[in-house]
Amino acid sequence: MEGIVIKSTGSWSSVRTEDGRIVECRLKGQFRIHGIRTTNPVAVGDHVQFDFEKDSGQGIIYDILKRRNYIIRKSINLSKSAHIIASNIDRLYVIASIEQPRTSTGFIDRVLVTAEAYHIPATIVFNKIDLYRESSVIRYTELMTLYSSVGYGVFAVSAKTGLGIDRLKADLKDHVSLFTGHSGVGKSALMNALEPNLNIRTGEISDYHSKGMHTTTFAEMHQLTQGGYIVDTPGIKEFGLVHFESQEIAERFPEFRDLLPGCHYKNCTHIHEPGCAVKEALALGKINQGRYSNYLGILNDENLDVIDYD
Ligand SMILES: Nc1nc2c(ncn2[C@@H]2O[C@H](COP(=O)(O)OP(=O)(O)OP(=O)(O)O)[C@@H](O)[C@H]2O)c(=O)[nH]1
Ligand SMILES: [Mg+2]
Ligand SMILES: [Zn+2]
Repeated sequence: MEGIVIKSTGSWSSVRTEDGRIVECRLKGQFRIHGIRTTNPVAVGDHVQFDFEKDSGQGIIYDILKRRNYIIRKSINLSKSAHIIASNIDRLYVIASIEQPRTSTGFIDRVLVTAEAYHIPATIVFNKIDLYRESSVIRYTELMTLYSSVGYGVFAVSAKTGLGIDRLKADLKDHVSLFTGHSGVGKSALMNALEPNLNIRTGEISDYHSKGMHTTTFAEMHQLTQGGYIVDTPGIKEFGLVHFESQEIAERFPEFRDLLPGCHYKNCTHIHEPGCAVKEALALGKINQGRYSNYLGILNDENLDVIDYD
């Protein structure tokens, strides 16, 4: 039998078969993992092969098919271990907010750089626009202009009032999409706004820190009636990059990419070299200072810290 993992809690995975059944599966005992080492051998989105166990109706996964792509991160506390958030996705959505909680551009840019590794189209969704103060409205408008000029999709929505939800919904149709972002930005609330019968649990925002309470604890793929799937994920604090050569980072900034052949030195780091096309574009205001600062921050990620630029 073959199916797609829609939820995985470590030892158990829920697998959706082609005819729409959900089968609870375990991993076969002496399972060999190919490729990268991660904290989770099976990820949401994985295409797996399994056998039915006699009597129990449960399945035993004996193979994971090659992943077309995957979104991986490492956490700062466990910097040696990486975690695959989901695999085989078509689109990536960073759910962000200017307030309660606030998302830094350092976080956004790290997610975007990760999506670029597999050329997964990425989109930034500013949620909670119903509660923004005037200064926050100015801020998200600026950021939407910046990111759309670089080539990313941008949306401003409110899961609470429904503002902008129809446009977002049309964008999601017929794709397998991943929602990521800090705890409390409203990933699950957005899922409910897009598909009210899902009834996913949402959490409060703490009064003291204006942060979420980590309500969603496992990634889960949900089906949209209009066609398509969305993977709702647990909120994350930082997005640590995995498997990067510093030379590759600049190529993952679309607005740097075309300039790179113009640098005098072939192995230019775009930090201090003379004749650097990126620094020239920066001086002319053709590259955004904040994006450039986040580029430098990512190069420095050994002592990774989420950087913001205002
Ligand atoms: N005012 C307002 N509140 C919102 C909006 N979207 C979500 N919220 C509230 O924000 C809180 C957190 O929402 P969740 O959907 O649980 O956030 P999440 O991103 O899923 O959080 P985790 O599961 O912890 O990662 C809830 O109290 C929601 O009601 C919005 O557009 N406007
Ligand atoms: Mg949630
Ligand atoms: Zn350069």
